[in-house]
Amino acid sequence: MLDYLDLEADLDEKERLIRETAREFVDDRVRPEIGERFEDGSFPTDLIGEMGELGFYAPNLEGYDSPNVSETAYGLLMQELEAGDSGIRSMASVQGALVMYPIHAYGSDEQRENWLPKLGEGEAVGCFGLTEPEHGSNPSAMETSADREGERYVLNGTKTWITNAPIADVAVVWARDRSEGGDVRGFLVETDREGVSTPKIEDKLSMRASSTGSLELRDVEIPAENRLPDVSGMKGPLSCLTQARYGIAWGAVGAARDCFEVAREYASDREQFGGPIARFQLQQRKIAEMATQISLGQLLAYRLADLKERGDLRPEQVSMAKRNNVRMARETARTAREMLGGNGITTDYSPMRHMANMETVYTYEGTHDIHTLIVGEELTGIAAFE
Ligand code: TGC
Ligand code: FAD
Repeated sequence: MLDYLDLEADLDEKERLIRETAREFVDDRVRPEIGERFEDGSFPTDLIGEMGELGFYAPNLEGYDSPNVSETAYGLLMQELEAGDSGIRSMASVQGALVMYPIHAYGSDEQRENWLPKLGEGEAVGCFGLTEPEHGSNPSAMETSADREGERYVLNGTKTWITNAPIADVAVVWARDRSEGGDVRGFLVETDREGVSTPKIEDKLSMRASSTGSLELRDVEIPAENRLPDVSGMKGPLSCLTQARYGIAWGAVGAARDCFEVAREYASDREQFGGPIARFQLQQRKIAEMATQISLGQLLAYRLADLKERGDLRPEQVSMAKRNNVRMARETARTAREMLGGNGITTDYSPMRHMANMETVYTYEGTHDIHTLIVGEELTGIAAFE
């Protein structure tokens, strides 16, 4: 596997173990069937419990039986999962960074005790409802409401493009608490409550091996204690996004690396004009360029891990890495697909599947444009959103 700058030489035992475990899982359980899953547009739900047993959901959190691995180990896990498919990494990052993290960071003791073990083991699946049909890049304009009525809240609104929604047991829903002046608050909503529906979004041409749906809330009653007590305002959902974007910055490198390895091997095996196409200078240029860009992406990811580990990571730095590494993976997938000629457009090889997935990854968790503006704002002091 490409590690041109010998970054893996600095890994400790635990980090190597988690990388190897995830790599083997992807080789044994993901690769054999992912092309088929992508074709029929379904998430392999049989892997959910297995991923829980292997400790793939938020292993970087503290307590609640979490293995409490380093941020580098967590990043390596995301990298290996996304080398298999972005849909597999998405499942794990939504469950860990967008559902377990807010419960861990902002939940009550009861919420933590009730949900974290189940979610960590994959006995329950979570989803994160922020985006609405009319409010994607600007979630601060959300309309979903929560009204306090005695000891319960009544929720109304529609969230859309929600990863895992059709298979989720619980949703972290971000809504305006009208009893508190319309502040944005997080609510834990069990999906079997009356008034909740989670229809699947069909016909996606990207991220097909991932279950995406809407989350419709019609007069849904939940106990008041289902509100996350310890955060109010957009900082709540946006801080969760920082956790997930960190994982994506690593994950995208995995998808790019997989494309690179497939193209490198193909170029050595495929013969045209009496020898392997890898001997042509045009092909070697592509190989050298892909390896260089992947290595730069790896450097960014490892640096983020160091900053996160010591508590110095700024959200804007995560934006820079998410923006760069996803763009790099999108370009790499395209170059790799090109090197595979006609064979490259089938599901027999991964690059075109990764390429299609990268259209989603480029868009979700903040589009490429939005991350450009986040970095631009920090560098100029002028917010372009307003
Ligand atoms: P703004 O006024 O800038 O900030 C409000 C408060 O939030 C704090 N904050 C952050 N905290 C942690 N991490 C971040 N990334 C943060 N960004 C802002 C900020 O300090 C402030 O705190 P306080 O204490 O002063 O109140 O917020 P804004 O509303 O103007 O936001 C602007 C903008 C455009 C950057 C934001 O809305 C944004 O990031 N938009 C993109 C939307 C997005 O990324 N949606 C993702 C939906 S979830 C998803 O896609 C999951 S896919 C998962 C998968 O399948 O893998
Ligand atoms: P829009 O915000 O309408 O943007 C359209 C275009 O306009 C984009 O190119 C954008 O960059 C550009 N644009 C917008 N504002 C500006 C600006 N100020 N300056 C310049 N250009 C701008 N959301 C969740 O809450 N939970 C999930 O689990 C989740 N999973 C997802 C899974 C999939 C498969 C997909 C596709 C999306 C998912 N999302 C999820 C939603 C995702 O976060 C949004 O799609 C994303 O934030 C963009 O919002 P939008 O699609 O409404 O695009």
